[in-house]
Amino acid sequence: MKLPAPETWPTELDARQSLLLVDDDAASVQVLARMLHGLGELRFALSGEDALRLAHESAPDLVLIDAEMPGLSGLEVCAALHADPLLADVPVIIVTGHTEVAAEVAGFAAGAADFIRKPPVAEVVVARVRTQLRLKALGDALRASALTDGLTGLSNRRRFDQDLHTECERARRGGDSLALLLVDVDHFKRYNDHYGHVSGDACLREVGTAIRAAIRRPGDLAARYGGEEFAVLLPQTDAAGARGMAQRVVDAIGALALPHAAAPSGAISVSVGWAAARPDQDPSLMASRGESLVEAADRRLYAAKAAGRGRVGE
Ligand code: GH3
Ligand code: MG
Ligand code: MG
Ligand code: MG
Ligand code: MG
Repeated sequence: MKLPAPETWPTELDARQSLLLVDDDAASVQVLARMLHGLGELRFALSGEDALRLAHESAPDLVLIDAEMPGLSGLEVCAALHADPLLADVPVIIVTGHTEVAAEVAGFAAGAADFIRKPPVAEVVVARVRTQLRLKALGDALRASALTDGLTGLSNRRRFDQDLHTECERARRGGDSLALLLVDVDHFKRYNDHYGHVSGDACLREVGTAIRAAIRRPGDLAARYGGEEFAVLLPQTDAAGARGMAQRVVDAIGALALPHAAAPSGAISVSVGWAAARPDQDPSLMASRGESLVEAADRRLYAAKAAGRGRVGE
């Protein structure tokens, strides 16, 4: 995994980080809230059950939770958060009056990040919370960078493969259609040869930005598939929708009117292949992790190249 540049590492606490404070005793929650004022957005829960519900709703950056509560205990909530893929990265600090080693060992086994002794001491609480928030922000930045293409800022191939798999499963479960586009910049080797790689990189950035702008729905995902190739994942989209989006992308790149003196048309263009499948009609296209859908789009991309480039493949 490539590390993000150190200057982008979070050094200041992010004011938008959110903390969930949980204790069955409201006065204890208030004490913690006063100590943590200004360290982030504070939310509160008075039971383990409410804490889990709030955590699912708001995905906090840190949970401070009382070990002993009627109903779900702090440890049980911690274990439940840890078992949920969407919340497994949320650090949990257990607040406890127990000082035995066994209690601490049980907490760490449940996935706790740290402990705070009751009664809490402000300086210690703030120091431990700051540490966990900083680690959480750094982890978030690393996770985001591992899934982002450094040149264009679009999702990278790893993220695209993950999302393709997820969307195939979702489409199979829901019976929805799923579509994707493969976008390949035409005569790009000649562009590099003519203008140099630095200009080539700038051109790829502009193409990536234009593809992202051409996408209409929030669920659609644009990615750099590799080299001068991009991919767009279009959930709940049928063949007609996919073909329409493919044409939109061809037109959007044409509208950029980026000069390409070494190409027959004199401007940067893209060829686009598309594929769409419905689980009931084309089960084989959606099998496994979606590779068949990519292959189908690739065939139309090849057809677009063969038919003269700068167009949607049929
Ligand atoms: P076609 O129209 O058939 O797609 O021709 P093409 O030249 O675009 O295709 P080819 O696969 O022969 O060449 C792709 C070129 O894309 C070669 C490579 O140098 C360039 N390329 C790939 N990744 C990058 C990149 O990150 N930056 C730059 N500047 N160029 C890249
Ligand atoms: Mg309690
Ligand atoms: Mg290519
Ligand atoms: Mg090629
Ligand atoms: Mg190309």
